[in-house]
Parts: sequence; C-alpha cells; structure tokens
Amino acid sequence: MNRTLLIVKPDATERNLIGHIIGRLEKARYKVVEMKMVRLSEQDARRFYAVHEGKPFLNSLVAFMTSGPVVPMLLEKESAVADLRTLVGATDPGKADCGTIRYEIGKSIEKNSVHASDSDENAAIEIAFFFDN
Ligand code: 3AN
Repeated sequence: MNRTLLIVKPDATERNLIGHIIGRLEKARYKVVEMKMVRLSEQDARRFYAVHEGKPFLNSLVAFMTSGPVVPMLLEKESAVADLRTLVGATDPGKADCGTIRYEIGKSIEKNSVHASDSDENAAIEIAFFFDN
C-alpha cells in the first residue's frame, strides 16, 4: 500500500462534484483515509505551490485556489501515486485521455477540477501540508 494526496479544486466544489469524484476514486479501489473541506489563504496556496514560484500562471493559480473551498484527501492503494495520475489525466483537460476525471469534468488548464501528487516524495510533503498523519 502507498499513499497520495488528491485535492478537489474550487471549480469542482462549486459544481457539487465532490461526491462524484469520491465515487470515481472508490470505484478505482482507493481508500479515503482522511478528508476535510478547507478554504486556503493566499499564503497557504503560495506555500503549497512553491515549486511553481516564478511561473507566469502562479498568481492566477493562487487566486483560483483561494476562490472557494477545496477538499484535500489522503488516499491509499497499491501504486497510489501513479494510478491516480492515470485516473486524473493530463493537466490540460483538452489533452486528457477519454475516461479520465479531467477529461470528464475539467474546464481548463487552470480549472482542472483536481490536484494529484506527482511522486511519492511530493505525496509525503503534500499529505503533511494538510494532515497530521
Ligand atoms: P498537475 O496538476 O497536472 O501536476 P502542474 O503541477 O504542472 O500540473 O501544475 C499545477 C497546477 O498549475 C495545474 N493543476 C494547473 O491548475 C496549473 N497550471 C499548470 N500549468 C499551467 C498553465 N500553463 N497555465 C495555467 N495554469 C497552469
């Protein structure tokens, strides 16, 4: 078993898609170990996306991620990180494979409905950002 972090982003909480996303995760055999709804401050969002410091889209991304509630979840499964990246799909929903969560509900490269950790190392950092586990 290993762990990863998924965040339901504001575009998806706004459209009442939290339950839909949890359903997709549970059907894909993820165990939701921890979950909460939070409103990120600008400082939180900048800290979470520190790897994107200097990127032209950072300010807009921070504004979007603080525009409404988000739902971080700690998920457990074998090959949790890689399988979740596959299930979530490409960053740009227009380029995401058919059947992926972003293909299905993503609106744009920014409003792409979910975040998923991209490595075991980042999963551990991102889980610690939101949860005590
Ligand atoms: P992913 O979420 O697929 O791992 P990252 O980590 O490269 O993608 O980017 C983090 C977030 O930044 C994305 N989920 C998206 O919301 C936003 N983002 C990434 N690239 C762009 C871009 N070129 N224009 C606007 N937003 C972007």
